[in-house]
Amino acid sequence: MSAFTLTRQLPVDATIAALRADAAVGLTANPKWLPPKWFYDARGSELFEEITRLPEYYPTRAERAILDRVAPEIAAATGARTLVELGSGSSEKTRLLIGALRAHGTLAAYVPIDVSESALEQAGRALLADYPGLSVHALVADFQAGLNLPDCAGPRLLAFLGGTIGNLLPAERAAFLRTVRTALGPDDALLLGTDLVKDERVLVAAYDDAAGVTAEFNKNVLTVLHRELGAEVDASDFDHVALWDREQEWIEMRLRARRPLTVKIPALDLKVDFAAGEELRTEVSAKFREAGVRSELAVAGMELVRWWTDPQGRFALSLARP
Ligand code: AVJ
Repeated sequence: MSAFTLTRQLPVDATIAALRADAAVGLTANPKWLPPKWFYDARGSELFEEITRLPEYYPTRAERAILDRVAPEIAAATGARTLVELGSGSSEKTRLLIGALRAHGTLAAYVPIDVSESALEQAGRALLADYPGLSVHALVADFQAGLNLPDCAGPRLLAFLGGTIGNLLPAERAAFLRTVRTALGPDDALLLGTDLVKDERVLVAAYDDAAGVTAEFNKNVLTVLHRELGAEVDASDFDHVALWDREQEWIEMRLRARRPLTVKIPALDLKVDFAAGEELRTEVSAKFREAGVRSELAVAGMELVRWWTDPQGRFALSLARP
């Protein structure tokens, strides 16, 4: 009855080709930048899991508190037979949704989508063991490139949790929401997690923790550049920077060169010069307000039908429909 399948929609070597392309563009740009997806090799994913347990990093706990409270309501409102999850990672919070949809009696299949095959394997098999009768169809895919859902039973609930949508720049976000809209049928719904605008000190502390785990996570992208592209770079030559951009309402993480440096990247036949104090942007993590989420959804052809926050108003879950 229960089954596990894993389908690769990404060629095995696509990842490294994409890293090369991103590094070639971002490291020769002014200012320098890299997309945050390159944090997440095995070590980076482990560090992120550690971040979610830090006292300063509230989003994971806040989102879990909301899901804890409203998962049954989400199940009743959607009656989903298939749960699709984008950027599923360890699928840990998803269990609250799966449990509620199973209790509601509708859920037949779970479709986790992630770029990490190992995370999908692990999470998928664990879920299979815990929810007998559930079909798990894992997809290795980069959903920014488009959404190819297997033909699974509707109504479908597409979940994008954790506030990861904040990693997309405004234009990328608009394109992504259009892609989501296109993938949804009339009875389907989107469940979206967004971190909210709040006191600057709380935000900055969440991205610059006292134990230095986020600093290590940030510097891990240098390890990835070294391993995958041969970059001759020493993490100790850089400082971790987290700052709040109050105009854009996003957190930026950067790596700041402590001295003048030249980083050789043999795989790209490139030498990247850093002036002392020069910064490389490694992540944007946008924070949201209800009105902004509502209007971005509307522009993409979706309607915000439910908005839930944790008691302290730090994080929100949105339920949207075509
Ligand atoms: C996984 C993208 C939601 O932006 O808060 C955590 C990643 N970066 N600490 C976030 C992250 C630094 C996280 N997301």
